[in-house]
Amino acid sequence: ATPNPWWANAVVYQIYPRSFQDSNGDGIGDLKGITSRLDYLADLGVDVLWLSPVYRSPQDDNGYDISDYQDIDPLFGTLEDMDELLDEAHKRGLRIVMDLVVNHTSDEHAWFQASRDKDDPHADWYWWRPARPGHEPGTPGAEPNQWGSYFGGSAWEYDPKRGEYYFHQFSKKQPDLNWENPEVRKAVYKMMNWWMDRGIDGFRMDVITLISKKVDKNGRLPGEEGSEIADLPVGEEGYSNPNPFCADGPRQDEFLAEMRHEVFDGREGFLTVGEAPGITPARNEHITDPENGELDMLFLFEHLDADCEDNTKWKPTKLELPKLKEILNGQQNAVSKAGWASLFFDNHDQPRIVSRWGDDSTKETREASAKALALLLHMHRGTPYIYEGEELGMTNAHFTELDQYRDLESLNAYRQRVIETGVQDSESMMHGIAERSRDNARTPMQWDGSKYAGFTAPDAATEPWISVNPNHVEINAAAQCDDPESVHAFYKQLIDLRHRNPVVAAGDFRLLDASDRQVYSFVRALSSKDGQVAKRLLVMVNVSGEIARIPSETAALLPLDVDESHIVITTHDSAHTKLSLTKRELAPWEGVAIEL
Ligand code: TEU
Ligand code: CA
Repeated sequence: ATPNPWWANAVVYQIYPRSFQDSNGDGIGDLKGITSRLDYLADLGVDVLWLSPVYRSPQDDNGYDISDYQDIDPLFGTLEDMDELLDEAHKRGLRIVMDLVVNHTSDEHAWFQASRDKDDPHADWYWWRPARPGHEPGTPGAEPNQWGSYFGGSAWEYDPKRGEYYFHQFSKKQPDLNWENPEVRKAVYKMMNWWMDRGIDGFRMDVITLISKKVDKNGRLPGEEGSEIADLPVGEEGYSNPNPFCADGPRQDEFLAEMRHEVFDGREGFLTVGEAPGITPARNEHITDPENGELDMLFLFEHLDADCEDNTKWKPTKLELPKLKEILNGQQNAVSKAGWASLFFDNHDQPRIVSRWGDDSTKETREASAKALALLLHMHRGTPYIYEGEELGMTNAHFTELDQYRDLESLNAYRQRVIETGVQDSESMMHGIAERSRDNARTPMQWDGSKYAGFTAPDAATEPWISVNPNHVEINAAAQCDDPESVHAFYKQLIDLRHRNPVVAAGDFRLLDASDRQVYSFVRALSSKDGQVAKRLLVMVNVSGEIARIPSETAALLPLDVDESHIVITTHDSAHTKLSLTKRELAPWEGVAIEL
């Protein structure tokens, strides 16, 4: 296989520009704000910044609905501001990866507006289907099929100008592009090259594994009249889920290999990471094996889809630790010979992990569980992703009123599930939204304890677009940057460890005591050239709020008397951990890696 690429021991930091730093007092984060925080990011030690979209957009889905790929939305600044950010980042050794959203465009994109005319060359750039009165999507016997949108309602929207329906997996302002059309693919690659030539360092690719749709040999969609593929049965809200037909479709590998060839061949020092709903660990291995020339890595979601009832995001349940071990172990094993893994718990779509799987109820348990979960994630094999504020132990919003939320996914879901169909009652839905709304990750970054947490000036003309979490007075960067015991300091240690310890970056992974319900433990081993095991790390994390016995398989590997010199990193102080290990136990939320 190819020698270890530069990103094999890199750490990526995700910025949600809208919530990161406002520089002009309009209550919305912007590019100049990011540039003003580059020293903080360089000091943290991360290698790559991934920016969520800042292109021109109606902001229906906070920028994931793009109306001009080659311009910056005035909300965030200008192309010159982008060039300045790139320049200032590169001066600090930071690379910048942009968010590529090409499964769909905004309905306000020129391509879609042109496509509304059947005689225009763009007519076949989207998924259009004729309408027959009385067969509207969402009604029994609907045409072309009963698909529902991720954001509620039908996935088919009627356009009066063209007199047909167009397909949108997400909001009706996000029509899916037709990747079967080579003109679409050519236009996408042209735009990608324009950005790479401008000096960006790669892309995070939004739902890139949904671009190939499963059609029959005559191009007919499932459930469509005459199609060889039947539609799936409708779910509780009266629609079927398009995911089985759009995730990892028949031409997935062909499109990704073509993109690699058309955009990245001949370039170096770049990173491509695909957001991959519906992808299994085995398919991850294929897509990320460099021999297949597709993507460097993917985001898999099995672990973040597991803690809910009957696959419904709005019915959160507690994730049992053995289940998490089984999923992450499967992902690690799949890429033990070839291919690569991304490591993430947080992003702009997910609730914050310290509230989800940790305990944010007190300062002590919040800090301890944030560190324990960080150690657990960062000591796996792969490339870790830190989401803005995760390094501070920022928590969920804990909103109590519907009007505090901004995210169309949550608001549409409430309207559809409580008001329109009644499949969930208001109280349980408000609980589900409080636990799982994407807005939990989108409250402003907490820089200091001032009125708006330093996200925008205390005397700003406009309130932030979404409420600042009141707990910013105690959870903020200013309070942590000089505190060696802080969550922030612990993330710096983890990042530094990945940079300088080859076992962390490249060692293989072996899970221990898979059935233990409190302790997550594994071994990372690096063999020397001649196959001798050179160095081993034993990682043990008590992912619970109670004292835990160290389980037998793990305990068997412990030296009789653990010396502090064995301890590579610990969430507590070394003396405490030495005592814990000697007693073959771990304190609540205690995590440690020792050298064997
Ligand atoms: O997310 C796609 C996606 O799968 C998420 O919508 C996820 O399924 C859901 O939020 C979790 O319940 C990407 C972007 O990350 C997201 O912000 C966009 O809304 C979406 O695509 C459409 O572009
Ligand atoms: Ca601003």
